[in-house]
Amino acid sequence: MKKVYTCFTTDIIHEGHLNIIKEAAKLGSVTVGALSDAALIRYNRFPTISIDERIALYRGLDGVDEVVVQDDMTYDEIIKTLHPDIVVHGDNWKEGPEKALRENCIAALKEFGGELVEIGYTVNENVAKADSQLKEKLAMPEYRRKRLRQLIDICPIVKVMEAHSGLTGLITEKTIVEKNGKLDQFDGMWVSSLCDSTDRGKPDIELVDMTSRLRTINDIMEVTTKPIILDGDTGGLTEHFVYNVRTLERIGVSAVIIEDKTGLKKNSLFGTEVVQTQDSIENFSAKIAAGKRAQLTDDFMIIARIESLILERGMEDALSRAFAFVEAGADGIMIHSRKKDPAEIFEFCDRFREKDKTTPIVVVPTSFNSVTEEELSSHGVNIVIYANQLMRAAFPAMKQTAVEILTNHRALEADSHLMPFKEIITLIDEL
Ligand code: SPV
Ligand code: MG
Repeated sequence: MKKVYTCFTTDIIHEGHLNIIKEAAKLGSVTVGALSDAALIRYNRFPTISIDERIALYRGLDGVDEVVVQDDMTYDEIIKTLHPDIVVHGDNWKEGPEKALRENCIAALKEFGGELVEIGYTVNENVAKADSQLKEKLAMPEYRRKRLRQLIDICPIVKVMEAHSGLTGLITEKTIVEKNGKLDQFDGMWVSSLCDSTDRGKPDIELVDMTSRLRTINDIMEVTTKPIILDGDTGGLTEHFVYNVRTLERIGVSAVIIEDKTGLKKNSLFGTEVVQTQDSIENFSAKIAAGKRAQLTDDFMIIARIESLILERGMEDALSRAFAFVEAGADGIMIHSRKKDPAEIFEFCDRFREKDKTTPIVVVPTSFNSVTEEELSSHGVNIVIYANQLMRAAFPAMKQTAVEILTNHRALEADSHLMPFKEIITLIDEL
């Protein structure tokens, strides 16, 4: 009896999967690999059921003899361990980012022995419907909201990209890269006050009100499934903040980050160049505690952002605020800096972690942008936010195009660096 292996990355079984099992069983005894959560979220959809539930689901299928966990998305380890005679896969991985996984599988089979059998991927209405139902499920508030906490548990560092519209949401949702045979993607979205304001041609001074911010969030939610962290500025009046916590939680936002400033808020990247007032520990702690009391689920997170380093109040001030805000109920701490060198961020994280091993730390490396995710993670950072890069990429491109068309009195010269609309709309799902 030949040993046949196939890896599944799905939470639901449709006829396409049953067909793979049926064909695999014709070739020998079938072992199904359940891809681990950590590998799955880098390359496929976020799981809606646990790895144990996925194992049980696959084990219950006719024709499956054994189920194992495949830890890595590449095939080397599992092929080295199991020595299957045959690996079975759908033929839908010949193009796109998954091509690298196919190449890796073929190379591993060459090294350890065994052959690859590819089976025509089932394309029909039922399969497409099952696929879109799973996506819709992930977009539901109860699934989206808890996903940030789940990601913090699964990932060494959660990677969050700025989104300020449906389109930037789609870019964050769908961009997948392949490097050294591995696939990667962003984990979540940051609805930045700076970019949300800039996109409306307004200054970042809490002028764009919550109703407008909620419209942006809704535009993003309409077309994505990944979790959302809202930049909640100062949180406003405590009496208003509690209502906003309820609203955000209800619509499925995962976290709000509020900063310990008061009065007319200016963007942190201005630092001490403009007048900015830090809130007292007592007031800000009371705001956090009120928000936590208003919250109804265990999923939602209120994260306290500390501006002491931005306002040059020193490390001791930043640390004492961090511990006080955690004491008041904050579910995470965002520490911000506008230094180019990440040294003060590292010092903060190391000293915070000496006393607090678990509260998630969030950083925004806009100024200290040479730092890598690995370095941040090694200092105990849990979430990295790329807070404004999509907006900063789009602005010069749009401006250059406007200048070129005005200069040449036609669009020909600009066209060579414009993406055809046909390509842009491949991002947009049709129902
Ligand atoms: C934002 O993106 O609006 C932020 C982060 O608050 S920063 O601009 O760095 O202050
Ligand atoms: Mg902001």
